[in-house]
Amino acid sequence: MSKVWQERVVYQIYPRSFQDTDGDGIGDIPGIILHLGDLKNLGVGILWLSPVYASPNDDNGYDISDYRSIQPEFGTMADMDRLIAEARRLDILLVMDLVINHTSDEHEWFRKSRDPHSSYRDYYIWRAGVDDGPPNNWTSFFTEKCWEFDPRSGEYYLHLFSKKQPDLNYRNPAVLNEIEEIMRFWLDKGIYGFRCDVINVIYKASLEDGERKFMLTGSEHYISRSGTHEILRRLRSDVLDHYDCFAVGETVFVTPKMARDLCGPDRRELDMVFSFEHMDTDQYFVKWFRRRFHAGRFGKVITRWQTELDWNANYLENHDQTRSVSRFGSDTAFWKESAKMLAVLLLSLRGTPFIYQGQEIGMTNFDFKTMDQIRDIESHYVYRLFRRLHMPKRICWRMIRLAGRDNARTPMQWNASENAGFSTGTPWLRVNGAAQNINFESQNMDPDSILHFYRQMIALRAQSPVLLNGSFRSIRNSRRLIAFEREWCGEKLTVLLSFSVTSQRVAGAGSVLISTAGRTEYSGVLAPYEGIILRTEMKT
Ligand code: TEU
Repeated sequence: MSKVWQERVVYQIYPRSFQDTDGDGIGDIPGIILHLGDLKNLGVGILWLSPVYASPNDDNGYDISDYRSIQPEFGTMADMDRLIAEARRLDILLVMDLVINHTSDEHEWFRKSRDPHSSYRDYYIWRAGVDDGPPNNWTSFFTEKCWEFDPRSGEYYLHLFSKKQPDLNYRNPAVLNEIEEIMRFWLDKGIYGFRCDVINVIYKASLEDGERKFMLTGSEHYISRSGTHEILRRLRSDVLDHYDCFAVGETVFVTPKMARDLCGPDRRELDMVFSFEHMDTDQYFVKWFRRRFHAGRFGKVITRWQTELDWNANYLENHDQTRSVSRFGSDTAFWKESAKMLAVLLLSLRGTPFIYQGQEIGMTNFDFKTMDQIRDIESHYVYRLFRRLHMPKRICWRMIRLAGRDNARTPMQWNASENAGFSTGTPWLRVNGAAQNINFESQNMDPDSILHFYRQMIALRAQSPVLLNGSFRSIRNSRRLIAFEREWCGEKLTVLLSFSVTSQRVAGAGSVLISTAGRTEYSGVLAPYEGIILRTEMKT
């Protein structure tokens, strides 16, 4: 018997960029409530909100200063309660982003921890320096050092992300108790679970020097270590087991084996995890060094995860990744065709599909021209680092343009009016110029739009036991084609996905269940970037 979080499609909202209703140029909770009907029409069953808690916004809300209050620019707790209630009335369940590897340095706990004699000192990882330098040689996710010296107490504190995101110390039981109370606070409000931010790095097994690496020296001491599993089992038994809810972990550098362990036998830890391996196939060891996308490499990784894990959290983009149609499809000649084909891929894989805001209308990477249009802290860290390494400005800009997280954070394109209907004020991040042609309003009226196709694909998945429960078997992964089968109780679906700008002959039999080219019969030739699902009755 499948669970609600397996049957439903999840839609991720990056609140800052979704819909502004008070003209301050920043999306807000009333703006989300305004569009709940549109999300219901899309077929969304679960809504994942990126953080809306109080935050100084060093990392756009992933630096939390109070887990129990709402960032004023997003609205009030009354707005949040209304969102939860309105969503439930439409049978849409709400999931919050649980960022517990670190807090903001403006969180009360951290402010108090700066006093060496405070009981909060041990909430974080404070250490004396070594030889007038940091306690070890670790480097941060944002490429800079990951220890910050605090002159007041003469010690350093650890931050795997920005210096305004100090890591919590999970060797201290008081920290876990605080986190459990925060989870209960939100579950008691009626949310349906959590997306757990970088959850597999929260336990640091050692603070010893790490093996020197280009990125993340020291990560062997904290990625998916046994202490993390103990914490997750505690959260499961102390909190999650007592509510109708689920937990999906964002787990960096996770392998299928680690993922199986992190979900644990019978899901005694997380219910599912986001992997990154398929997102690494178009880069050389780090995302800033792009590699030409190859559907065969991409399909082989997806196949491995589909076959080595019982259930996957499937995604093609989010607030940290660039737009999938620009990255894996074509945002020029075959924009509509490839966006629809990627919808077939996402929604026909075995697992829970996660759609990121704007993906349903084929939003593309930003059309920015200079670094002063960039807002993401990660991009600015990286740009400064590579400039210090004397890389030419145009090379550094190209890296940010092709891999920067702001690509996915430009305001939602609601219509072709000024600021794409996102705000009557000045948007916090420039609206993509593509909004004139790529927007919700124009597609909502066009039965051949990407938006309509997403609605069709989501509805198809919802009523297909094969897509919901079926097994997965790969047929082919090549530069031009990803093909696989889903099978359940005597029914077999064949999924053929072209990644080619030319037509191609691909064998396939059966009745057409759906085709991005509107085909009703399959003649054995796929159109450019066509996605098609064929249905064959199996001889029982
Ligand atoms: O991201 C974790 C993370 O590692 C990201 O930095 C991601 O790997 C990288 O951006 C890919 O380019 C989570 C959140 O999703 C991200 O928005 C936060 O910045 C980060 O944690 C810190 O909370």
